[in-house]
Amino acid sequence: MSEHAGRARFAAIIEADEKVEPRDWMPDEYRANLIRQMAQHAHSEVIGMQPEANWITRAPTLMRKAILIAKVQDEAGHGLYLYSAAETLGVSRDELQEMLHSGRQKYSSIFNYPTLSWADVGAIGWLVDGAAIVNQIVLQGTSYGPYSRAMVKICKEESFHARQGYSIMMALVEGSDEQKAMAQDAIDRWWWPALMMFGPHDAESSHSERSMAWKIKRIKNDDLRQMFVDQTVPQAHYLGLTIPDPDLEFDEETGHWRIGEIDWDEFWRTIKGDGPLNRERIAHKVKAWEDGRWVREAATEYARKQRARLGKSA
Ligand code: FAQ
Repeated sequence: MSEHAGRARFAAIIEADEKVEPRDWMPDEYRANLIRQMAQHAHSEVIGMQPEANWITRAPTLMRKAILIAKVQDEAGHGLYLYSAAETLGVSRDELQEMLHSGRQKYSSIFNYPTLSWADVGAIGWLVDGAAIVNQIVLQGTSYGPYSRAMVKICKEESFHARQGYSIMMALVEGSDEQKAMAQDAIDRWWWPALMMFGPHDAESSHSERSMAWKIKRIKNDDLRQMFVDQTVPQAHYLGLTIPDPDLEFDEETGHWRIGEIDWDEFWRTIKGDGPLNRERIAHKVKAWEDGRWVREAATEYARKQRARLGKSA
């Protein structure tokens, strides 16, 4: 197909709300923007395993431990779906790892914060997975087929993750004064970073305009953040917890909860590599990659030998 015909077909797919597939012609900038967003998403799932894995050995009961192990494994799986989907755009997994390790690609700001108590595991499930779901449900409608299909599977698992987080928070607020204080301390530390997950205000968002036009993004950062706030404030009230925002108020006219201003200096500092745990997170990831090198090499060599053997006998 000529570039002219490919361009027309691409425009028609976007216009008709159909899916762009790997075989289709697509603009270089569309491909590059997707690789950037999907890689960042995949890296977030994988780096996101670290804060929660920190509590596996200290989970309070066998049941909580089994659930947490399953959740952390799910996040690895989400990373794999997303890396596979990104590979359909012509970038290799090794290249993506290299870009993460060298700081040329990002991962979500949220995973640079420490998990100081068991309540943080609850807060991550409730707030972080909760925010991820709001974003990802909408991304099921993204224009790139493999990304959209990965989102469908991921959303099903994220719903279970959010429920397990809320269940931990419920148990804590129904417990002793000390447990309730742990739950409040967790929301005090995770509330604002969770709001930052949706990215900068629309006016500061460098990719939104083009991503919206190409239907990679379907709802802008501020609107998604508002959806999350509206859904989460009543949940916090049900738990009897206070949201750490003195400016939070319900706007009767619009029916939305209005929040105070996010600390954007903290956000930009964190995504530029100077958040509380950026260096530790990447160092841990690089070490895991290096420690696993022999497994990758052995698997590749085994596959090569199998192919050679089958090739000979064929
Ligand atoms: N952190 O122009 P925009 C999860 C960057 S999954 C770091 O608005 P865009 C599951 C952005 O890359 C969580 N960087 O960007 C889980 C750009 O920089 P660049 C991850 C951020 O892409 C739960 C610059 O700022 N979810 O949690 C962030 O149009 C529990 C300008 O921003 C996804 O990745 C940030 N928060 O919109 C796992 C969802 N925000 O690349 C384990 C897919 C912005 O030019 C445990 N991604 N930046 O250098 C998206 O929907 C979008 O990429 C946004 C940002 C909405 C995150």
